[in-house]
Amino acid sequence: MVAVKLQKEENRKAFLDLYPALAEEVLGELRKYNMPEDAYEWTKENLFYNVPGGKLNRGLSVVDTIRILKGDAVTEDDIFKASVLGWLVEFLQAFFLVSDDIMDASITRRGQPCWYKKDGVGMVAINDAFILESCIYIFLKKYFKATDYYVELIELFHEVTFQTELGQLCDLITAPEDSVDLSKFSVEKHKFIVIYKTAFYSFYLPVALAMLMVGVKNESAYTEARNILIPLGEYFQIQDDYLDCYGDPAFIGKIGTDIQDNKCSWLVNQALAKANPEQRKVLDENYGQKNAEAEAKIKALYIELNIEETYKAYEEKSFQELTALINQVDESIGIKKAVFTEFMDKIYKRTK
Ligand code: DMA
Ligand code: MG
Ligand code: MG
Ligand code: MG
Repeated sequence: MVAVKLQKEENRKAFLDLYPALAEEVLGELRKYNMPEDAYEWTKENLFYNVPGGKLNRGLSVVDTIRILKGDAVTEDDIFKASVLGWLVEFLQAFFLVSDDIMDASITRRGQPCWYKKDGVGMVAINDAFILESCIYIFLKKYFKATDYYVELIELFHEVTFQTELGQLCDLITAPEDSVDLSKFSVEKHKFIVIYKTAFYSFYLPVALAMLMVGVKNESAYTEARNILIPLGEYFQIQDDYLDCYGDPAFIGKIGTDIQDNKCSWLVNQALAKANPEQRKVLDENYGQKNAEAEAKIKALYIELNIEETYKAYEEKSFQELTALINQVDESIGIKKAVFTEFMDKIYKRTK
């Protein structure tokens, strides 16, 4: 047990150690274009402020999956390539987070001010997000152009990016700033939003990248992986919704904004299902209002409705269901149960 933990720490450190060299490669591109010094320094800060510093669950999952799929046959080159792909998932994540924080009017991220909130950055952050996305394709070309799965990698990143953007679109238009209409919310709507905005890029993408790398060609293996990873991602985003309200900002590194932002969060959907007409009135009048008093009234109502207990029960039930789903995996088609249990271990009962 201790040895496994140590090994994990070591893998994490090796992964992290690769990042400065990757950032330097991007900066090398800027040198090639003779970028003015201020733009060079700006991008350097963008790269170091926004890409590392997270939990790295997504990036490390590519490496973990390669180790599991290849077993003892794994090579140094496999680990390097999987680490690069892992960092590309982190670049994609950085691109989404920088823009998500602007759209959600968030304040902090990973224990520091959101990038757009920094003095002198503001809406330049929109273009900085685009630059972070472009880095993905610079690295794919550099390290994977010679492989026979290069086109598949590009297509996968494009497809998953599009899916995430569609999820963000639904998340945003279901939560208009100026007109609160809770009748637009539903459990089904929530499910759609979270699968698209989170599950594809956070869960399916890292595993599918590793599967492409090891040469899994069988379409049904990808379908099987998706059938488990999408519900796993749904569970993860429900945890995110829970932590937005109940997590400790000092620990999770971000201040929750879902109530004031009128978000179709899992919590409000549970409250809507349980509320009597009087409680519904409190929800209608206070949800999505941009002030702390209204937010406090919603939080008080959540206590009255035992929403935290509802969440704990969901978490337990979800774990049972996901475990059962993983146990049914047919390992003969090119995937392994351990890929999913590894992911589950990273997120079950997480507090950040
Ligand atoms: C996360 O949604 C989705 C993406 C694509 C970043 P969110 O706004 O709930 O995320 P967070 O709570 O981290 O701001
Ligand atoms: Mg957000
Ligand atoms: Mg958001
Ligand atoms: Mg959130």
